[in-house]
Amino acid sequence: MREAGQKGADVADHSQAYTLLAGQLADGGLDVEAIKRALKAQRVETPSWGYSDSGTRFKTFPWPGAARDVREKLADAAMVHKLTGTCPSVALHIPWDMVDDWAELKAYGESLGVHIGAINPNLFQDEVYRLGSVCHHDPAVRRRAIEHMLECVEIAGVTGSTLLSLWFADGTNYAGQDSLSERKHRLLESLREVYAAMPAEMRMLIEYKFFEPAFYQTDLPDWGTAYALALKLGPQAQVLVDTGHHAQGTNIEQIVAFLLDEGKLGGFHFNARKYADDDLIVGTVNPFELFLIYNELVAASEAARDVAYMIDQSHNIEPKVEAMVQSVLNVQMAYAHALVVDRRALAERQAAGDVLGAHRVLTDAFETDVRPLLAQVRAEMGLHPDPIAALKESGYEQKVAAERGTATGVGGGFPTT
Ligand SMILES: [Mn+2]
Repeated sequence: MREAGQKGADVADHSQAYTLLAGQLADGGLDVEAIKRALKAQRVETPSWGYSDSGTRFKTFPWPGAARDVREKLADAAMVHKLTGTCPSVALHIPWDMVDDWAELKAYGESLGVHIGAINPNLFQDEVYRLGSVCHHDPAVRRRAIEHMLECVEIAGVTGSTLLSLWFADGTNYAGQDSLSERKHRLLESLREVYAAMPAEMRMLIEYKFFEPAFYQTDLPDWGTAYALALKLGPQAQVLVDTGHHAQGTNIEQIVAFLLDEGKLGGFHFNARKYADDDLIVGTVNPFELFLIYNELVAASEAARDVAYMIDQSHNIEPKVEAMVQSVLNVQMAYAHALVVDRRALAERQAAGDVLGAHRVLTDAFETDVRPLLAQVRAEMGLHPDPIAALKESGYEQKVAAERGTATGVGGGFPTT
């Protein structure tokens, strides 16, 4: 990553601070080498849809150099991985990313250093889905939704993906519009058919969202509903927690702790929210919440081994590649803070019934400046210690803006590709 002849000043800048921090952490009984190993092994999947033009219901603002097709999305994702060393896989959305030759796309991604990650079927943009997909009253519509998911299972098979990631826009807007219990039966019946078609190594991740686009009732509104379905379906079905899909004040880390303990936490969609499902850069609104989520993951240790960490964001007014890099840095920051929690002291304070002492163990970790630690980890991985600076220095954004230009004629709505 570092240009030949580039001065080592940025490494020197953090090395003194790192030496001091490493000494403090070791004095506190932490294994700094183990913490660095964990940070180097961290993986975060980026979404193809985060690299193309997107917008709100009101307007899509075209971004210079935004990816126009799936190959360009993979190229942008590969750049994010090159800068961070953390993002070797890319989630795809079908049919937005549909191609004729999946083997060719897979090989193209691998030539760039990335592979295909979770496959996300689209069950909300076709005309027939006006009243829902898998919960629709018409069996023909449900059949179409099921066939699309089965197609995605096949795509996952040929692309080497082991994750089928499901989110349904199903719900109703008015009391009495449909039978709530019948919709539940239709949902389970549809998922059972898809589950049965999955190979043994594949996992079905079931995402929930408490409202939107329907406003009276949502068929999969919360983690409990997703958990109940996953239990009925079997061990290959798990819950996906999208951090933006909860009511205000929901204790997400408690949901995470519960699902981890039950072996039913399949993965995350990271983003930040202030009001609704804002899909903003993770860690920008409430970094403490993200830290507390990672605190549960670190505490769970081996039970969190197979959790899939994915970003689900659309950047509408900010530079897309830079926004994705920033998202990854924020997730790394949360993980680093969780890794420096003194778990022995925490357990002691908890056992002593020391309410504020236990709380301060967490806040001490959260207030630790782990930036020199992360810079050191990057330097040891052969990366620039400051990935944002590396992106700016690379000229990548100018290069793709010149090559791809700026889309014209994009209107409102999401997405444009
Ligand atoms: Mn999501």
